[in-house]
Amino acid sequence: MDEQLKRIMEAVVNRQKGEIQGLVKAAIDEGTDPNTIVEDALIPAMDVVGKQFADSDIFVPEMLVSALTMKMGLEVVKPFMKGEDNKSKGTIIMATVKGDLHDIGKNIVIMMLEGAGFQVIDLGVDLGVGKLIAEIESVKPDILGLSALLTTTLPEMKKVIEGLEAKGLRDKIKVMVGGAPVEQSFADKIGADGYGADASEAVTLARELLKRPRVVN
Ligand code: B1M
Repeated sequence: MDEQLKRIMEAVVNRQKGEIQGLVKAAIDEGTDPNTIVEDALIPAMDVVGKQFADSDIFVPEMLVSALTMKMGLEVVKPFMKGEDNKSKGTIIMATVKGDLHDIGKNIVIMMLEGAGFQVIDLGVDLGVGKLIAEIESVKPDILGLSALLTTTLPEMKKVIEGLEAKGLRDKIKVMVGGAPVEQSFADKIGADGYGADASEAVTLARELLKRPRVVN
């Protein structure tokens, strides 16, 4: 692995908040592709952190500081991932489901969607069905994107889809789902329109979903 990417990865794993932004900035200044920084250093760093947590080598406070360090790195990368084209390709509401505070993956997906020209409304984390539906009724987006990282919060995705059905909104919006424990079979089972394994799949899927028919009013 490239030495600079290795240093960025280590900074996240070792919770070096004071150093991460300088390291990421230096890599960008030297011409490293921002997507490479995200995909080959920042994301793999969280896998290392996840393994350390699973092995009880670190605990929630340490995991949290690594997450903050990663977010600080993402802040530096974000402006370089914006698309040149200002015309919106479609509107997407994004959120993590009720009970789920893991927002790093969602934020990366948002960065990539924005870079691809979508207008994204980020509702943040821990969104219950009621609040999501109220926002959908008010904004009327093309797509709803739901993210979940915990096996315990996955059922919330199904509840949102059931909530849309109950309100007669299901035909008016496409629903895409993602997050580490989500799989295509789960997406099919709960009646989602699609599943993205990572941020670039999410962009491809969003483009494809916009081409599918939906009831507009
Ligand atoms: Co948590 N956590 N965590 N955690 N955490 C996991 C998920 C866990 C796997 C760790 C482990 O045990 N190895 C485990 C879940 C086990 C399970 O459910 N089976 C776990 C646990 C148990 C917990 C707590 C319960 C711990 C506790 O309190 N005892 C607790 C729960 C809090 C809650 O949500 N209610 C908790 C807390 C936290 C922190 C707050 C400390 C922190 C989150 C900080 C934050 O996000 N702001 C945290 C972290 C950092 C992790 C790990 C280490 C890293 C997650 C991450 O950011 N990954 C994680 C272990 C791991 O994943 N290796 C772990 C990097 C990120 C880029 O990947 O989110 O998968 P990901 O996103 C990808 C794709 O999934 C996809 O694209 C992204 C980019 O490629 N994607 C989508 C995501 N959303 C998408 C949506 C789409 C399409 C694609 O369309 C809409």
